[in-house]
Amino acid sequence: MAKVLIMKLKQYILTTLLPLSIFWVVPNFVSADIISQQFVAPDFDRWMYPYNFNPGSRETGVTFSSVGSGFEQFDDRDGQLVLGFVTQDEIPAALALTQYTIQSIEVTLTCSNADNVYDDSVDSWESYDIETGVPDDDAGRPVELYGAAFRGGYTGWSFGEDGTFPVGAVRRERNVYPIQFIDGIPTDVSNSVLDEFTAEPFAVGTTSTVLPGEVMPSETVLTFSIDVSDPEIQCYFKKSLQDGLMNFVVNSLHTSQQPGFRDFRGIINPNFHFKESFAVQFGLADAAQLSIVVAIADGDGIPEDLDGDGSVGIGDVLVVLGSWGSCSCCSSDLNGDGDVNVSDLLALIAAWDS
Ligand SMILES: [Ca+2]
Ligand SMILES: [Ca+2]
Ligand SMILES: [Ca+2]
Ligand SMILES: [Ca+2]
Repeated sequence: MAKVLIMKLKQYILTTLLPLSIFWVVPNFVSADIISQQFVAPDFDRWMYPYNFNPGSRETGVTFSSVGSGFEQFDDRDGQLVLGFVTQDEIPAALALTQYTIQSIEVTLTCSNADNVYDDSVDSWESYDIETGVPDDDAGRPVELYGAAFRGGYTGWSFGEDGTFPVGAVRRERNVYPIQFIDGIPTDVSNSVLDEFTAEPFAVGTTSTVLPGEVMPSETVLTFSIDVSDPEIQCYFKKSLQDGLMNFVVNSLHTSQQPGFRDFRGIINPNFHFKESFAVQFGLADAAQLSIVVAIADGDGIPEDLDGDGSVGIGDVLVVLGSWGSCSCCSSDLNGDGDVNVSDLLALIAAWDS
């Protein structure tokens, strides 16, 4: 029965509506509020490292890698930071995903140590693996920001400042991990060198204080401007706003060394202030900050009225067919499973205005 209906709809579209395709796109003038919000400190900021015994109360966190350290049982990205900003008090949570349009997201972090070499671009995985013989083609290593995903039954809310790492966890076991989207799947990038791929962060930390290749003074502020035009990233943060909490993981693949101390090889690792830092408490430095601009559309509409003409009809079928296939946070993905397919078409038909 449904198959026949869909075939008839397709036939109608091809024979009647296609010639009128100039009228396909009905402008959808949904009124929207723009919220521009700055969060001056995270609710949760922690150092993610297997042997960190005082998770949320640490003053600073250092990022580094295990590659070539002799401790290869641990994730390549061994020392990582987790940041969580509760957004629900300033930006309404629990709305439909399609009501959020994120216009910009920026995160800043302040270095608590000096003399890290500034690199404003991603380095290839080969340049971290000494066995490849591929040199780093620009001085320094970038500091990278990713989305966060959770294991061990945790969410961003339950992990908070004191969820367990767990202590001693080895590769692919940490309860919070950095993600990029590969074929639409949120994928742990903690072992990108071992797994032989160059991870694509949501953003790389940049500064105008020094030029790439120069050393950064203490209290240098790194800014991570997130590419919200990427549909997967946009979708990730829509879901975060819906949840009321925005999580980030920050890491780097700097060769490991005791935090803040330069060793005989001249190695130093980037170290960052948390909100518990003495310098932050006394107003000498800032904790991580988040700036976000988001448009919130009215939620009075009918979810199945995809073209916004006030009713559910053939125009909405065209929107579904036009976004057929894998589609992150698409309004036409009516059952929210990440795919626009026959299930969504059936959901639309079920809401058809007779
Ligand atoms: Ca903290
Ligand atoms: Ca480099
Ligand atoms: Ca409609
Ligand atoms: Ca679907």
